[in-house]
Amino acid sequence: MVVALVIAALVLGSLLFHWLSPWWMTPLASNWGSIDNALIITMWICAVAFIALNLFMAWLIWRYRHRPGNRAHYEPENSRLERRLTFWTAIGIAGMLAPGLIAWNQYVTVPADAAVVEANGEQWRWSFRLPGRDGVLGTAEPARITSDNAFGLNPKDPYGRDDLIVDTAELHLPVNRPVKMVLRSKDVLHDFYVPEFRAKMDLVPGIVTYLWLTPTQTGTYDILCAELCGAGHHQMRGTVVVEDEASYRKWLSEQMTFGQMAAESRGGGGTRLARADADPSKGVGR
Ligand SMILES: [Cu+2]
Repeated sequence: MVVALVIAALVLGSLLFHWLSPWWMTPLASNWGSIDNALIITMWICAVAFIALNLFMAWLIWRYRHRPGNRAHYEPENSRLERRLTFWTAIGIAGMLAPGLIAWNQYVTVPADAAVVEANGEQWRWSFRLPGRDGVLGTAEPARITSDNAFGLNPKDPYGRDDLIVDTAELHLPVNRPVKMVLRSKDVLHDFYVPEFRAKMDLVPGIVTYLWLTPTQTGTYDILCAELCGAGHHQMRGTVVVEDEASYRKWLSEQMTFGQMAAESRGGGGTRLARADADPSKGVGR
């Protein structure tokens, strides 16, 4: 009897926690409504199963509690009941998997017109690289990483000369334009996550991973690392500013190219030239 009450209280407590909780999803700011739908459908199916099964169990415990003189039946098999259980379980599992598979198919299919932005993760900060006017990221490899070349770019690769290096944790993106984020890690596993975008993906040392999204709301959002990556994991934060085209172009024009940085570190006076070279109306601004 006590157990039945405890189970019923567990159901009630779970529902109250759900309704009274302040921890709801942040407002959606990208095209990934399909991910929200998959989550919400999964939550509803699990909620119905959780409530129905637990209340049923509490009722059984109360209804068939021990009373003097009662005797239990022995019924090892009931194929009709098992068929029904199998059928409804299959419906429930398929209902949870199908929306996720549809969302995943969209998630791994990057639109052909997506701009490319690279995010670099390291213990414990973010930095970014954009392809510059040619629209192509130059090749890079960890062995080339130095204090002057934080991304490990190949200085001989012409595609890399005009790459824009954003060595702060603030990235800007234009609203309503698809972007493919390619992800690299310098050290351990990290995970690029902007809760409002819903999209997230691990950064794996040695390989380049990716995700894509279309930001749909202007605003400033937190970039989080969603992979426990060491003692400073909690402070591995960045900012993404989603803004209109004009503000985005202005921000682009303020970024330094890899060629310009290399010239500066050689003590050359190429700053003005290289800045003019970073014409924001080309490349990433496509
Ligand atoms: Cu991290």
